[in-house]
Amino acid sequence: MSHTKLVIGNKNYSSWSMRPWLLLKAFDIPFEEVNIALYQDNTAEKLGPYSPSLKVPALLHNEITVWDSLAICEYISEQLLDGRGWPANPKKRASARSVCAEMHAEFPNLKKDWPMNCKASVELFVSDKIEDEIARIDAIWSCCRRKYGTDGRYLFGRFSIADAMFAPMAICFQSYGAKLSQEAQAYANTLLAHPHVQQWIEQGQQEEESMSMSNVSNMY
Ligand SMILES: N[C@@H](CCC(=O)N[C@@H](CS)C(=O)NCC(=O)O)C(=O)O
Repeated sequence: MSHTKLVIGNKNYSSWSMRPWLLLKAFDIPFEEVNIALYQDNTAEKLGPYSPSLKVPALLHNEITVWDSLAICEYISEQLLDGRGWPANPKKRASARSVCAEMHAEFPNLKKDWPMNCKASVELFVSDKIEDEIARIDAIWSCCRRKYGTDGRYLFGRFSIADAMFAPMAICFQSYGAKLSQEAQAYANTLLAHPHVQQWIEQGQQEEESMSMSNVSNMY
């Protein structure tokens, strides 16, 4: 019988952990969750047996280890979802892969200055660089919804890896008061209303650890 173990960090802060966790939950895939508090004296020792990068998330599936959020989402789709993590249509799938890669690789200022914190509710300063990055995410959300999402409520219609990759941004935007277009805000509201996004936020808000901004910026 197959065994799936997902190693994650603090739910309040670890946006990279949230992405594959949400994908597994959204598709109702049973898994064991291993929670490791980050930036503690023994964190590296605890992560060592699971994660070659000493970062979270890491996925252990039978004898196979996969690390790094996007690689894990790809693996989950391929091995546990018969490819259903991505849109079936090749054109949609190409765009879904592109926006996921962009989320993974880009937005350095949002990652540094607007890190996920499920407990936060405060208007943050919007620098020009942050404004540009928010505008790009707004454009991705609005464009995907309009062009590819008309047969459902998510970026490409039904829930996909793309929604899991962007869900933490919806939390950040809500926490820090980002001003979005109507279309992008409607999509952010859909993500925030997802039962497993709600579950993640609630569990994150119950955690007691609190981190310094420099650590939190590293975690995004
Ligand atoms: N590119 C990696 C980033 C993983 C990452 O930075 N994880 C953070 C937590 S969200 C972490 O483990 N930080 C611990 C550290 O840097 O020591 C991914 O997509 O999974």
